[in-house]
Amino acid sequence: MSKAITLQEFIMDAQAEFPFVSGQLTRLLTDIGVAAKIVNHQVNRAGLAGILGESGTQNSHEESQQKLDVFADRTFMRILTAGKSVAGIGSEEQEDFILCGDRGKLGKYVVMIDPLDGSSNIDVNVSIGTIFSIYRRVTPLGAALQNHDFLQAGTEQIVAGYILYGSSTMLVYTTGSGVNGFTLDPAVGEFFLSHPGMKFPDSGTIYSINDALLDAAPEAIKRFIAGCRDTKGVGLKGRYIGSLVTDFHRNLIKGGVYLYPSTKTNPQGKLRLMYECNPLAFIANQAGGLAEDDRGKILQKSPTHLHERSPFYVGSTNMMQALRSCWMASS
Ligand code: AHM
Ligand code: MG
Repeated sequence: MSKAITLQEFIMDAQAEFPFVSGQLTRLLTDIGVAAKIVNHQVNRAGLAGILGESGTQNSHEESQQKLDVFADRTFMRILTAGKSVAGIGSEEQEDFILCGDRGKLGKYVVMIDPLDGSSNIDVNVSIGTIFSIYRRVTPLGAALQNHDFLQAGTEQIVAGYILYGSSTMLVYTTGSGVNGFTLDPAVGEFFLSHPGMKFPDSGTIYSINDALLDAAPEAIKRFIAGCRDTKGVGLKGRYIGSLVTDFHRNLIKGGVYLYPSTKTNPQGKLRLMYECNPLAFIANQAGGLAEDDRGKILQKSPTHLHERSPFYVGSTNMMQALRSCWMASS
């Protein structure tokens, strides 16, 4: 039987293999693993701790924050800020970006994070997640961090990942050379490599969309979903949890496509480009899948503000290609 590889060992080995990966990045990834364990602990005991329910405050999108949202945000902020490798953080839960240390003069990296995604599922004990991505700072070390350090295109991500608080807790991430998944063993408090080299099956059979949005979605999306429903015995399945990390993770393993469309009232959809779409698009590409908005590739988009939203379609290549045909047929 081969020896189980811990997340820490995996990160250290990767550093040895890639000389350009600095000790700072290794520490940062390790810190994310530590924060994930703390949040996981709180997620698992949420009902007991009396922490369920709304916190009474609102985040920058004027959505009421759940207590666990606030806890997760504070935990990641505290740990990442203390780690010295992060110059600044953009969080879905914070109006403005956070500068670490002396106005972000030190630290090589910028982190974008959705500390607890799928918050409508917290109170009903359904899987939720954390999504993160890491960029190199643009402003030279020693200078105060600027807006453009945060507003980088998704192509500039050097790491992206998510933590899924599900029936087991997983951390999945890419540094641009494939996607690897680690499962937390709660007995020993360690993440172990459980899903090396994750790949989207080329042929997906699952489509995930909030059906209530369909009437207001673009013609291409209506056409695509009509095609999914008209399976002619192929046996496609509609599955939508309403927790992006969970829907994405299931589709990555089983093969499928997730769609959050633009609508007449929300032409930019709902999901946030920097915290949700870009990291998952990077992971999808590294896992052999595709990620697009209404016009094409997600990762090339130049963000104009921190909390920008974007339509988002991501998944197995065969389904994404079928979706592309629908855009062409509807144009
Ligand atoms: P959140 O970051 O406020 O939790 O919102 C993002 C979530 C995604 O996890 C999920 O896929 C989507 O919103 C569900 O939205 P809807 O309820 O409109 O289908
Ligand atoms: Mg979210």
